[in-house]
Amino acid sequence: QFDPHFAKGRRSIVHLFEWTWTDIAMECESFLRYHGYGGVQISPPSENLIIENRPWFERYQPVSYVLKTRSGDEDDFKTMTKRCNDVGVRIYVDAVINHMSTGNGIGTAGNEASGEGEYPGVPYTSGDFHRTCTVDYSSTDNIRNCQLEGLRDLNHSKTNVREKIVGYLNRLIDLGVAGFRIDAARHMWPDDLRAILRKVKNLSREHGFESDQSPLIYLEVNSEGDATDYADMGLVTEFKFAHKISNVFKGNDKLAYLRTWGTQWGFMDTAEALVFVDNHDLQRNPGHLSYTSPGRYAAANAFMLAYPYGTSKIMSGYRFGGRNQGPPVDRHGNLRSPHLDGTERTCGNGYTCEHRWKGIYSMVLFKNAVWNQPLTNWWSNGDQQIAFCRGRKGFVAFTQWLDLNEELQTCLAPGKYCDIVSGDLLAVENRCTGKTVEVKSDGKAAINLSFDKEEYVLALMEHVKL
Ligand code: LM2
Ligand code: CA
Repeated sequence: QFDPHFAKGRRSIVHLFEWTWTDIAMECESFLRYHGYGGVQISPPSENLIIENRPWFERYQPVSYVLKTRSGDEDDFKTMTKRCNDVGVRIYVDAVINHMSTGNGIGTAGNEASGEGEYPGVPYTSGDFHRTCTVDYSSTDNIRNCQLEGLRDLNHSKTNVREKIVGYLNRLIDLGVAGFRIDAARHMWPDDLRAILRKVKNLSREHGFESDQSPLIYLEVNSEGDATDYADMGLVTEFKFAHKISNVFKGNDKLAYLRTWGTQWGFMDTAEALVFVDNHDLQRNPGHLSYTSPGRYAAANAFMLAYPYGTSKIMSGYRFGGRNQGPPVDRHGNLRSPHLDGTERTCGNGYTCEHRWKGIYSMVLFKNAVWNQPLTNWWSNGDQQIAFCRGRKGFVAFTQWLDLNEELQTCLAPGKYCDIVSGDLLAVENRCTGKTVEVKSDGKAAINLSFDKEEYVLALMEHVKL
């Protein structure tokens, strides 16, 4: 439940929002495996209601558990898990099991949603749902029994409902997934969810997992929700982390305060927390830090990845105007590919590919490299500049609002290091394409960041050395 089953040395998840299964398979093989990513959260794979103008949120309105959406069908899905697992990248499914669709209509596999809760594609009938009521957030009963956003709310105390959901999750395990995000977990009764998860099988040995391994579960509970009701079932999304880190890196709070980042900020325990700077919902709130402020956004992700707290997830989406705007499609309505020419170097067609940004993937590799190393040598100027070490394996510095020009104590062996944020070490030529930092015999180094040039972060790693 708590183990993401990452391949050795990997530590982070990327959410490839509204990508096709074929494109995800290609991304596993051409990019993710080389840049330290451990797994992918995929968009909901279950048949969804077709909604006019095809907003992204139609995927949160299931019509059946048939694996057919704009991302692909069951064959594509199976090929994806195989190709990704083969290169050590796991697949986690966004499981929408609290509710079905609203209204009547047709799903992406041709099944109907009709009448008061008839879903022949599952099948579910009206008796499988809670009675109609609107969520009143002052009542826990209401939150769990009523219709979130007007979506027909499944009654998980019913045997039929439990069996159908268990069947869905188990089929995904047979197809090679390593875990699940439980959408809207806060809107389900913990005991019902527990009963369902208890019946979910162990990971498939046929897909290379060891025996007796249960899937990773991470539960979507927002900051107002009662995380402790769910924490025994798996990791829980720590929304406070996202709100605070966004606020700090928008420049509204001092970096110096990050010294106590973690439970002292009211977050859950590090071992229980699934953390992120934003997700597909938060990035649509205009006040929340996202890809639209690239420098600050990358810095926030860099801090998440440098600081020892939680299991990290990186958001990777597409550019949008209005909050409902659907993903990039061609003139037939098919999802477009972020892979412009099938090579690993390009990413486009409206996708933002945050996970491919240098300042982000370099820090994914940093987190892998400094894993389990203690945070030491915290330094700050008391205001908007900080630096710290992770054992003797890594050093990182941050600044905002002003330039950083300081001689700082690193914990690295003497030598010339290549800053992994601004450049790459070209081993053959023994040359750094970014900043070179010289660590002297006493471990001190001159660290320079220019705020005008949008330099927020500098990071050094033990082996990235001239
Ligand atoms: C989630 N986590 O717990 C997802 O992260 C979030 O994206 C989902 O909402 C939500 N739970 C339900 O799965 C999204 C979107 C909503 C949208 C729903 C259903 O944020 O705006 O609701 O998916 O598609 C939409 C309309 C809403 C309407 C509803 C029903 O925005 O106004 O309510 O459909 O037609 C009458
Ligand atoms: Ca519910």
